[in-house]
Amino acid sequence: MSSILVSLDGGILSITLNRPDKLNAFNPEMHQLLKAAFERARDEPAVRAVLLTGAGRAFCAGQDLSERNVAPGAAPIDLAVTIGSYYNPLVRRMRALPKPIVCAVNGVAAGAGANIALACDLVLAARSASFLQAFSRIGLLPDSGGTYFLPRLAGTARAMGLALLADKLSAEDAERWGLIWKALDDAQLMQEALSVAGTLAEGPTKAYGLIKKALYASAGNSLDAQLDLERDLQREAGYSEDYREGVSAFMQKRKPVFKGK
Ligand code: LHQ
Repeated sequence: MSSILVSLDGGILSITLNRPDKLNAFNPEMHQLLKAAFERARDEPAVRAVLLTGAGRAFCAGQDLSERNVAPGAAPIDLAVTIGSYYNPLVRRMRALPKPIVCAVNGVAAGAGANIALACDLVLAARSASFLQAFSRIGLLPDSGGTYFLPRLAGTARAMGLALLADKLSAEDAERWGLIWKALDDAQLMQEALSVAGTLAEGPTKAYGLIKKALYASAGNSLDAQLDLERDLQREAGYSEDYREGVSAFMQKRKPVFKGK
C-alpha cells in the first residue's frame, strides 16, 4: 500500500496521506512520495490547485516515532538531519509552490502534522479535528515552521500556550484564533474542500501564485518594501492572459474563463 495517494481531476491534484493505522505519521517513504507529488504540482500545467488530506480518522500524527532513528534506547541521533532532509524542504516547497494548496484536516493533526497543515494556503478542518503541538510532550520544540506560523497567525501568547502546554486545540478554536480558514461539519468537509479547490483550479493561477508570494513576504517586510513588491508583482500579473480575460469578461458582463496563463 502506497503511503500517499495522488490523483489529478479537474485541475486539482489530490494528495492523501495514507498510513491510517499509524495516523498517517511521516516516514521517509512518505516524504519521498510527497516531494515527488509537490514537484509534479509545480511542473504540470494541468495542475491548478492541490488538495491535501489524510486517510482514516487522522490527518497526520507527525514524525513516525516508531522509526528506528527516534526509538527509545537507541543511540542519540541528530534530528537536524531529518529536519534538514525532509521537513524543511517540504515546508519550503509548499510555500514556494506558485499554485494554491487547500488542506482538508479530517482528524487530529499533531506535531509536524499540525504544522504541515498550517503551511498550506487555505486550511479547512472537520469540527471533530484538532491541532496538537505535541512536541513538548516528548521533549522537543515545534518544528516544520511551527515557531514561525503560530505567533504570526495567533500571536505570541497563544503560540506559547500551545507549544508549552501541548493541549489539543479544537478546530473551532483554531478558526476563532485565526489559525485556519474554517471549521466545518465533518460530513461537509470533503465536499466543501473539493468545491473550494475546484473554484481555485478554475481561477487565475498566476495571480494566486503572486498572492502567495506577496502575503508570505509580508511578515518579514517593511511597508515600503511591501509596496515595492506589490508594484513589481502587479506588473507581472498585468502581463498575464488571465488579467486580459478578467477585464474583458468584466466589461462584457460575463463570467471569466481563466486558463491559468
Ligand atoms: C503513531 C504516531 C506516531 C508512530 C500515533 N508515530 N505511531 C521531526 C524530526 C525528527 C524527529 C522527531 O520529530 C519531528 C517532528 C514531530 O512530528 S515530533 C511529534 C511527533 N508526534 C507526536 O508526538 C504525536 C504522537 N501521537 C499522539 O500523541 C496521539 O497518537 C494522537 C494525539 C495523535 C492521537 O491519539 P489517539 O487518538 O488516542 O490515538 P493513539 O495514540 O491510540 O494512536 C493510534 C495508533 O497510531 C497507535 O498505534 P497502535 O498500534 O497502538 O494502534 C499509535 O501508536 C499510532 N501512532 N501517532 N507519531
